[in-house]
Amino acid sequence: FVLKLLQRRGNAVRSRVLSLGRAPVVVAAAIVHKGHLLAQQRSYPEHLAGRWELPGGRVEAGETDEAALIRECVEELGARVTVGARFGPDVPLPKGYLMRAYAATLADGDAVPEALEHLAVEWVPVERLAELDWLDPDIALLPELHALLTET
Ligand code: 9L3
Ligand code: MG
Repeated sequence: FVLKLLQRRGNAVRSRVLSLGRAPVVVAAAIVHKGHLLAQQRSYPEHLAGRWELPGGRVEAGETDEAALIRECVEELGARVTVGARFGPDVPLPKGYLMRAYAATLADGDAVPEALEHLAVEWVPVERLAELDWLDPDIALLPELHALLTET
């Protein structure tokens, strides 16, 4: 038992050490369902409230990008996603963070994502993609999001 505990602590320390010197990452999910992209409207902080973004958030120490995306989507939308291919550039964020985007689908296609931490959730067709007031980092992904919605 004690050995197990030490091993677990060792793993936690190791992942912390391995993440040192690497830019901290914010992951974002482009959830596509029936040709529509899920966009959510931020409720905080005040200067971002009302603007739209892909779901996601910070990758925690020892967490994979995929696990972070699944966790964030459950927290924000109450729905589990299946994470697909990474796409687009790593977008620089304030405080040295990098935002990294992945294609995703709903693990349960009948699930109805809800705005648990946001003002609203919308399924956006490709024709309306450019109409939303996206966050600056998400604007950098618009060409790839457009491609993602038209290629399938
Ligand atoms: N951010 C920008 N676009 C996104 C996401 C998921 C996040 N699609 C930025 C907004 C915040 C920071 O990353 O400044 C951390 O995100 P969160 O943890 O507040 O969701
Ligand atoms: Mg978030």
